[in-house]
Amino acid sequence: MAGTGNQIVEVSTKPFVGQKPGTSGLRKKVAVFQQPHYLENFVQSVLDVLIDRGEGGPGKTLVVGGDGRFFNRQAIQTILRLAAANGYAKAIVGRDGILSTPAASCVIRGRKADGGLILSASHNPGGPEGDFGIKYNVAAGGPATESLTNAFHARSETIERYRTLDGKPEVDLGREGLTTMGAMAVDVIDPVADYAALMETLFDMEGIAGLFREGFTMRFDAMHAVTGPYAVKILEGRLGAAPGTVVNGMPLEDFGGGHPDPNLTYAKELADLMMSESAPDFGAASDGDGDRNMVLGRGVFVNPSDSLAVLAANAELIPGYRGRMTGVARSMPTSRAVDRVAAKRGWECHETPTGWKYFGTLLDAGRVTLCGEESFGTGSDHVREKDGLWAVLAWLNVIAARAQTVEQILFDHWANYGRTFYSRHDYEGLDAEKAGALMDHVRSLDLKGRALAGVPVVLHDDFSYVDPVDGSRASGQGIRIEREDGARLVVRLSGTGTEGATLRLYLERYEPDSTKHGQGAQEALADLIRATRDLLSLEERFGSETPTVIT
Ligand code: VG1
Ligand code: CO
Repeated sequence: MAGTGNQIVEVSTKPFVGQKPGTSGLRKKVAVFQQPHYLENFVQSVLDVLIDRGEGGPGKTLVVGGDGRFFNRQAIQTILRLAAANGYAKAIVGRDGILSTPAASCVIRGRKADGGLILSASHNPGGPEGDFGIKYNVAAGGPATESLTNAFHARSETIERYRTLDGKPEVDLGREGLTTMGAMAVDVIDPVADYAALMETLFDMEGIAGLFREGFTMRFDAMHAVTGPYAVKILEGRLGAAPGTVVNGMPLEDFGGGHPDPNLTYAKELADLMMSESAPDFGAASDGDGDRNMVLGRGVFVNPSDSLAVLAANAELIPGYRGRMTGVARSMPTSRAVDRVAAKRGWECHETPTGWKYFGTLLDAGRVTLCGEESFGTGSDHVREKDGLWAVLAWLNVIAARAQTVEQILFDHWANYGRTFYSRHDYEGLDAEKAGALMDHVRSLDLKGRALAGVPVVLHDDFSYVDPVDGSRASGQGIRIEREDGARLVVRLSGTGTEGATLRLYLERYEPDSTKHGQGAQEALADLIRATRDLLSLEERFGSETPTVIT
């Protein structure tokens, strides 16, 4: 069908309200994206901005792929028609429309494309009633910066026409190899190969394979999302993990009806297994688009903030990072466990707003080697996205090199650096107006000098950030309340939801005394949690103070 004299046509259209990307791309209900012209409008808005800047259109190469959720394949055909009609020379597409977010970043960089469109709403549920999403990544492989996404949004508000091919030609996404869409070349690639090759260059694969040969056991829960094929190929195929190590490995359009968010609530089956008698040595899970990871040892959960700190502290044991650590970065609400590692090693350490797009300049400038977020995101300068399977391989590499259990590695780390007790409490599905009013209230309080659970507050601000590389600014990024003893509360609203508002409370407290490191986080933070709920009058405002998700 493709390549048979499809004419470029201009379709007139009217703007849709609210095509404004959030923390990570434009996310809406599937039904919103299915409206005639909705996707086309947004994609054309992106392409118009890119063409104006000389980053898209004639002569350029675009990578396209997604997490396989419902509407993925249709959206890809639509995007390919628009890319062809806007003069792109070439599109590189994952077979069956599949590319995990980190793999898309890897392909953009490795094949020197000019950018990519990634179709995902990450951990948000999929299926006809679920969510869909789209984001643009630049030539360096990372998410578009805020100034770029603002430009996309502005363009979407004035759009009057889009360009596409008539006759609705389609590309056979199931067959790898070169084909065409109109005058544009289309290369359908193995979605795993480039990524798997990159992992080979970073980790001690022989060391990890040795671990499995000696009987090390693992379960990887792919949650019926995009990481399945990657994990099967690398863990079972390359490293020799027992067949069946990867469970829920088949990507499904609705993720099997689940919520592909790797945390203790949504990956409960894995968490329960790891706390049971029959636990394997190591457990891990990843999210819808493969950029998040949860890591557990037998009987222990590794908090993502600790995971970043432990990997940074052990980076010298990983071949791809040996002798080249320059600095670390973490999103503002992420615990300051990694800061302590950086201070000891003399590395740069940056606190950035929530969202991976804020790490890009630091990674590009070589000022940061590893970075992470409390929301189960860990990564490095190997791509420009967080990378779930990368984190799992990094842990396996460290376990192999140290010949210790996850529990031993964690307790050793805390003994060396102290433990930062940490927890995030989410309140989902809140009334957006009431949630906004709460934020206004917290912002307006004058807490400095007053006590929070008995200890004076020394800092109370609304976080703003100036990028040390390009000077760009971001403000209103969340309220920080810090006590004299270093304990901290952060309050912010989610920017990835599609319904109502989600309030996130981030709580942390530092504990140097190693005799107290065995405590549970909720217990260790109990005073701070109580004081926070009272301070925010959660019960009064929302009728309940019980979080929907605790991690
Ligand atoms: C959440 C996380 C944030 C992460 C973002 C995208 O954003 O808190 O750390 O970068 O999701 O992750 P928010 O605005 O809802 O708190 V992913 O894996 O959903 O692309
Ligand atoms: Co994700």
